[in-house]
Amino acid sequence: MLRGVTVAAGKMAARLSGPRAGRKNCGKPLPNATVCCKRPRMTRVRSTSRLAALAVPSVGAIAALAALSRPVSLAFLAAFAAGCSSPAAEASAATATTASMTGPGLNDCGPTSNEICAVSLLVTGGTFNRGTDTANPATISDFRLDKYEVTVGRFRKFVDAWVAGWRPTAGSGKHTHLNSGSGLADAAGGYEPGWDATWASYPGAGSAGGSVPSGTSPTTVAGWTTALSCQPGYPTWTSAAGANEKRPQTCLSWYDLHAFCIWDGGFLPSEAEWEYAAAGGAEERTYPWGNTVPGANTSLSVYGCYYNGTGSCTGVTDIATVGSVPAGNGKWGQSDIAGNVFEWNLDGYRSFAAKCNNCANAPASPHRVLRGGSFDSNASYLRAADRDYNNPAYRYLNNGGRCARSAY
Ligand SMILES: [Ca+2]
Ligand SMILES: [Ca+2]
Repeated sequence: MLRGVTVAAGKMAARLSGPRAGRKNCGKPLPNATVCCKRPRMTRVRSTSRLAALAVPSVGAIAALAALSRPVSLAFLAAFAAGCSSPAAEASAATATTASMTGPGLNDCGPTSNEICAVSLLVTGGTFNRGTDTANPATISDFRLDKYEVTVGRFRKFVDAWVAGWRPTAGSGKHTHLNSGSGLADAAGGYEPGWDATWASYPGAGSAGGSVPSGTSPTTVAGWTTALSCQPGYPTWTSAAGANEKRPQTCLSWYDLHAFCIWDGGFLPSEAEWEYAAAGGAEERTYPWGNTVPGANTSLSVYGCYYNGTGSCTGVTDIATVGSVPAGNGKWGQSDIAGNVFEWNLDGYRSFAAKCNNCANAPASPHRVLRGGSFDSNASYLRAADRDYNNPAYRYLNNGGRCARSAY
C-alpha cells in the first residue's frame, strides 16, 4: 500500500531540475510516481489603478478561422458563421457533424456520446477577482473555451498533421480579436508574443527539467508515441487508435498543447480567462459547479483516484472519458474544468499582473501555469483559484488541457 508515501523535497528538485517544482500529484499517491511539494507562495502585486475599457472584439478573426481546414474545427466554424450566441445555436453546434469529423474521440463526446469533441462554448465576458482577491481584479472579453479537454482522438489528428509536415507559423496562436490583432496585453508591457519560431523542434520532444526539451521533435507517429508514453500504466495515448480515444490526451508538454491549439484554429487560454470560466466569472465560485465540496466519489469531479471505483490510483481507468460528470460543469457549460487532467494555460507562472484588461503573463518565465487538478489530486486542487505550474517541457501523466477561441 503506497498511501502516504512521499518523495522528499530534495529528490523532487533533482527530479525536475527546477527551483520550484510544480504542486502536482500531492493527493493520492500513485504506484511508481509519488511526487509532492509545498504550495508555492506568490507575491501579490496590489494596484489601485482603474481598469481600462473593454477591448472590442474584431470580426477579422472570422476570416482567419475560415481559412483553416482542420476537420475538427468545422463544427466550430459552422456555429461561428451562424452567430452561435443563442442557447439553441450552441446546442446545435454541439451535435453538428460532418464525415470528416466522425470517429472515436471526435464526435462521440459527452454524457450521451453524440457531441462534437471540439465544440467550443461562449464565455460571456466581465470582471472578477483572480483568486477571489479584490486586489487582483481582471476584465475579460467574451471568448470561447472548449467544452472538453483535448481528447486522444483529436490529438491523433494533430499528430498525423505534424508527421505530414504541418508546423505553427511564428507569431500564431494569439488572441487576435483583442487590441486590433495584437492580442492579450502582456503584464511586462506590449502584447503576447504568440508562437516563437525557436520552438519548432519542441513539440513531441523529450521531457526535460527546464524550458527546453531534450532531443528534437519527432517526424513519425512512433516518435510521438515515445513522447506520449510518459508513465507506465497511465498514458491515454496508444500507437494506433484504441480504447482511450475519448479520454483526455495526457503527457502533453506546454509546447505540445500550444501547437495543437494553433493547429485547431484556436489558442491557449490565458490564466485569467481560464480562472474566469472556472469561477463562473463574477460569481467567484469555489469550484466550477458552485461551492459544494466534492465528496469521496466522482459525482462532481474526476479526482482523488475515485473514478474506477476505488480510492487509489491503479492505471488509466482512473482517467475518465471527457464530459463524464456533467453535474460538475461550469457556468458556461465546460466539463472537467476541475479534475480529470491538469490544464496548461498560456501564462508564465508569475505574480498576477497588477492591471488586467485581457492580460497575460507572457511566457517569459521558466514555468507555465497549470490549473484545475486531476484524476489523482485531492479536492484542494479543484478550486478555481488554485494555481499550479511546471516546466513547459515537462511531461506527466496528469497534464493535458483545452483550447480557447475568439467569440465572434
Ligand atoms: Ca481508483
Ligand atoms: Ca481538467
